[in-house]
Order: sequence, then structure tokens, then C-alpha cells
Amino acid sequence: MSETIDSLLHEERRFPPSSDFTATSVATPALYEDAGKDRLAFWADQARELLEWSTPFTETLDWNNPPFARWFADGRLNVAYNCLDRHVLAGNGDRVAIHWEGEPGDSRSITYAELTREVMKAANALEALGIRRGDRVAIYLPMIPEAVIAMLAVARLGAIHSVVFGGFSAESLRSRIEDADAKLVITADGGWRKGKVFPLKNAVDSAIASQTDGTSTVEHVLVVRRGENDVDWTEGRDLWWHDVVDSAPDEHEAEPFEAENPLFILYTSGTTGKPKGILHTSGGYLTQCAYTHKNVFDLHPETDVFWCTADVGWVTGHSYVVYGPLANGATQLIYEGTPDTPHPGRWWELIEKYGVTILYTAPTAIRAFMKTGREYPQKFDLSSLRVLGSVGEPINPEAWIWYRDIIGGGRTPVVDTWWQTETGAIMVSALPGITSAKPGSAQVPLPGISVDVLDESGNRVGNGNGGLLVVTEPWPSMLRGIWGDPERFIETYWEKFDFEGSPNRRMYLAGDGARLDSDGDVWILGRVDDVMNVSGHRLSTMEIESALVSHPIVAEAAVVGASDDTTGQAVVAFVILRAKQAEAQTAAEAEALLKAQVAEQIGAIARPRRIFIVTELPKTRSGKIMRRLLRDVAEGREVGDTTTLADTQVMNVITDKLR
Ligand code: 6R9
Repeated sequence: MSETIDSLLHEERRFPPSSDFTATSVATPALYEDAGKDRLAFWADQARELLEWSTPFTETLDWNNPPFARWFADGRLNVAYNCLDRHVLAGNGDRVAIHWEGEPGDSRSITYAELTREVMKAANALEALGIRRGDRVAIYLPMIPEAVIAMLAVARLGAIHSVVFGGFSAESLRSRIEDADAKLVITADGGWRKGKVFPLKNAVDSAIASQTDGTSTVEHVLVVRRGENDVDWTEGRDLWWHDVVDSAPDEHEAEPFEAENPLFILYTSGTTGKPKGILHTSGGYLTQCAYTHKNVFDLHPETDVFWCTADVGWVTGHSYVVYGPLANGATQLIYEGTPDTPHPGRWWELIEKYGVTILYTAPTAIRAFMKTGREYPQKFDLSSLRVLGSVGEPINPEAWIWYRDIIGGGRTPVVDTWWQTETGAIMVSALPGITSAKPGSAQVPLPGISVDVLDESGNRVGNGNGGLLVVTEPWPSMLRGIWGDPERFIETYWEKFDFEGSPNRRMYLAGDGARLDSDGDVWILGRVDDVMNVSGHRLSTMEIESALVSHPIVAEAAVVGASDDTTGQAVVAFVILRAKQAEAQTAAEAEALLKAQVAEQIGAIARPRRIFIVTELPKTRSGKIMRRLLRDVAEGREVGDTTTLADTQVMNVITDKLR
């Protein structure tokens, strides 16, 4: 780790903005000045400028009961109206909102007027199914327009969506439905991935059937036809989308709700086995989504075609596929499938076809493209691109340079954007047209955002040093809590830096390590807790360990994130089998069985790259597993300092066995 950090900090290349870009750039230095003068007035201005309020707010921030923030609390608005109707009323109904491309090559372009009508119909259909303000609706869909329509229809009613990534298992879906007491599930028969239809409806069936107390809060399952695959049907409960939505009336008045009305719950991995339901609300969230989408990507909505490649199952898809771009009236591309289907140049072909001007993706994708070779992007005309963005994990300078040179033709600014499910929207990033870019660094907090790096005791580390990344002031799109668990919310994020005697000096602990360089720019070093980052997706070591030990052949398991050239980190597990089982099967059989177990319990993204069957695990005298040593083994390194182990021989036993 320290080696990588050192080499990162020796990165000397700088990319100042071109004068051409600066001449027309959306962001100007005045943003920093205004935010610096009066932070709250700055956010109030953004909220008024970027959104339409049915009732204007008079109070910007209520922070009297930290960490429970209320932003714009006496204002009222409808989130879906802000993403749809107002653009139509402003005369932009004919602008394309979504160019959608299915993996098999089918496509649809949907204007703002059409999208508004679709959402109105869906809202009427959901209302007819009994969905009201505050109800929870689980959405388990592929990347098809109905995913966006469903989210906005739920938002329009003031209800709360909980989108579950289509790659998650029935078991993950079950726990999320149950935690939020969802009343309705919106799914599809299946979706396209890697040239095949993957089923979804069957997972919903088993998720509902396996609810712990045998009953379920789910009254209906609304099913979009996409895969044309066979599905089982529960009469009375299951309904086809085309039956109930297509025939619903296409007029629907959007009722304004208070700014703090909950908008969505999104589950994310934490340090314990149970995923956290991160809660976001309406006015502040939408303000920061719109503000960041406009300024960080230099959005010119009349001419740009924006493409964020994230699935709506992740926060990036919420904020930069749905809410940011639509609040700003942007035209965007949504693609259903995988980057290499049916050929390795599919993404570049899409950029050429739709004239994409802004691309937002993850370092893991960039590194995978670097491996397949520049000849694929070079077959297509990518000259429409003018801004590139990166998110999800640290981007190594080599990938940053490749992205700029090969995809951006050596001209485009690259913005590395740091943020989290919890922060709701981008927090730290360069601004194109203003910032001189440093490959590998997320650089500076956005105007209106205050971050710092502290040591364990809460002292500022200062430039040139590393420590824990904190957000020092509340921000509009901050999480408002963990669904049903206020204590865990406080404990996880606000307790470490709760400065005694000054209750409103609580700081938000991000869970990432960071370093400030001599200019004060932020370099994100990765998680400091037991959260792994695999291909930009958060996975908890504890969650995978509990999936492993829930299999009858496993006695004990330890999971580590080993560094991986493409995916950033990869899941590697060390497992002790129960005595009888150890004899009954070969290590290869056990490994295959347990990989399948993890995929089934959590989802294919969590499937370990390697499972080592061992007879011992390295533990300290207090019984804590020393994952650091296992990481050494997983990464093929000399094992580090073992002196604090209860049994100092145990690593020899493990490494001998694996040799
Ligand atoms: C948006 C998103 C959050 C975690 C975060 C950090 C890592 C995200 C990053 C980055 C370095 C960046 N992360 N962006 N690390 N540079 N630009 O990814 O949300 O899925 O909640 O993950 O991802 O470790 O704490 P989420």
C-alpha cells in the first residue's frame, strides 16, 4: 500500500484546461468565491436556480439536532415534476430525454413529453394499486426505460423506492424487501446480458416465498415484459406492466411534498454482515444532483449527449442516470447490456452512433478496455466526446492517461469524482474549465462542500500527510439516516469525530483513507474499514464470510480483498471445513461449491476469485483474524510481521499447505 501511495504522489503530470474550453465552460471561479463568502446562501441560490419549488423555502439548513439535518425544510416540491413536466412546460418537450439501446440492438428514443406521459401513466397505475406517499416499492429491473419510469412514478406519488441491482440474488432481494416492508415489487421477466436472457421474476417469487415469518408485505408484483422468457404466475398478485400501465390515464397532477419527504432507500455494504438501507430525501438531494451534474460535467443541455454507464441499481445510476440528468433537462444514453457484447467495441460504437459528448464510467471498465487494446476504440469516431468522468474507486494515473489519450483523443478534461451512496452526489472533484488536472487525485471539494483529513484523535493532518477523510459541514444531498436504525447511523458515521462540548461540531466519517498533497489536493487511498471495492462495487468482508459459514460444510471463514489489476480488488476467501466434510471432498470440489454459495446468497459480483481451504486462521490473542496476513498470502507476497499472533506458527502451516 505505502509503495503505491509513494508512486502516486510522484505523479507530476498536470493538465490545465484549454482556453477554448474555459471560454464556454459552465463552471466559473465565481462558484468558489460565492460559496466561500456564504456557504448556506450559496446552496439556497443553487436550490432556487436549479429547481422549481411549489412553495419556496425560507430556511436553508436546520442543524439543531445533529446528525439529523433538514435542508430547505419548509419548501415543497415534486421531484418527478422537476425532472419532467417543467421541461415540457418550458417548451422542451421534443428534446430527447433518453436514447435507449438494448443489448440485442433494439432501441428507443424517448422525448421529455413522451417520458412525462409514461411516468404519468405509471403513477396512475401505481396509485390504483394502492401506492401512497411513504409506501416502499422495490424495483428489480434490467437497464430498460421502465426502470427510470418506475423510479419517477414512485417519486411522483411521494412514495419511496428501493432499487435492488438485477445482479443481486433472491436472498439479497428478500432481505431488502423485508427490511423496508415493501408493498409492491416492480420487476421484469428477464433482461439481456452477454447475449442471453437472464431471468429476474423467478428471484422475486422465491424472495417473497422465503420471507422469514412466512407472510409478506408484498401485495403485488408488477412485471415488465422484456426477456420473453417463461415465468410462473401467481394470480391476483402478479400483474403485467403492459396490462396495467398502458391502459392507465396519461394525465396525472403532481402533488408537491415537503423537501424532506423521503425519496429512496438504497442498500449498501457496511462493516457488518447486514447491508445498510441508506435513506435520501427530496429537495436537498435533487439540488446537489442537479448542481454537480451541471458543473462537474460542464453540461450544455441543448447540445450535449450524456452517458453514465452505471446501472440504476447503484447510487451512481440514481444520481447520474435518473435524477441529475433529468432535473437538468439533459439528453442521455442508456445501454442495457455488457460492454463487450456482441463485440469488444460496443461502447465505442454507441458513442459514435449517438454522438455522446460526456462519458462517466468506472476505472475498472477503463482498465478492462486497456487490456483488450486500443484497436477497438480506434475503430470508431469518438470525436464527439468533450468531457470524461471517473467514479467508484481510485483511478491509477496510467488508466487516467489512457482514458484521456485513447478515448478522449488527448483533448478532453478528465474529472475524477469522489463520493458515496451516503453522500448522494459528487463531493470532491476537479471542475472542467477551471481546475488544472492531476491524474490520480480526486483533487478539491466542490464549491459548497467542506472536507478535511484527520488523524485518529481528530487533529487535522495538514498538507503532505495522510489520515481519515471527513466531511466537516452538512451538505444538501447527505444521507438522512439508515432505514429503521438511527443508532447505527450515529455510530457508523458520526461518533468517531463528535467533538465534546460542541455538539454541532460533529463530522461525517467517510470510511476512506486520504492524503493531502503539498497543494492541499485530496488523494483517496481506499477504505479503512472491512469494506472491499470490487469493480467499483462495495462488498463487505463480513457479509461474504457469513454467506460462507451458512453453508453446512464450513466451520470458519475469513475474507480479504486482494489487489487485482482490473477490478481494483478481488474477493479471496480462506475457509476451514468441518472435519467430516474435509475428508468427503477434494479442495477443488469444496471451492466450487462455496463459490456457488456466495453467488447464490449475495450475487455473482461477490463470488470469490479464489477460496483457499485451510486448517487454521491467523488470530491475535484476543481472537481477531489478522486479515493483513491473509492479504499477503492472497497477493502472493512474503508474509509480514506475525509477532502479535496467538500462535506464531500458524502462517507457516497455511503457506506450507498452499505451496
Ligand atoms: C459513488 C460510489 C463509495 C466508495 C468510497 C470510496 C470509493 C468512490 C471514488 C472512490 C477513489 C473515487 N470511491 N469514488 N475512491 N476515488 N473517485 O461509488 O458510491 O458504491 O457507495 O462507494 O467508493 O472508497 O467510499 P459507493
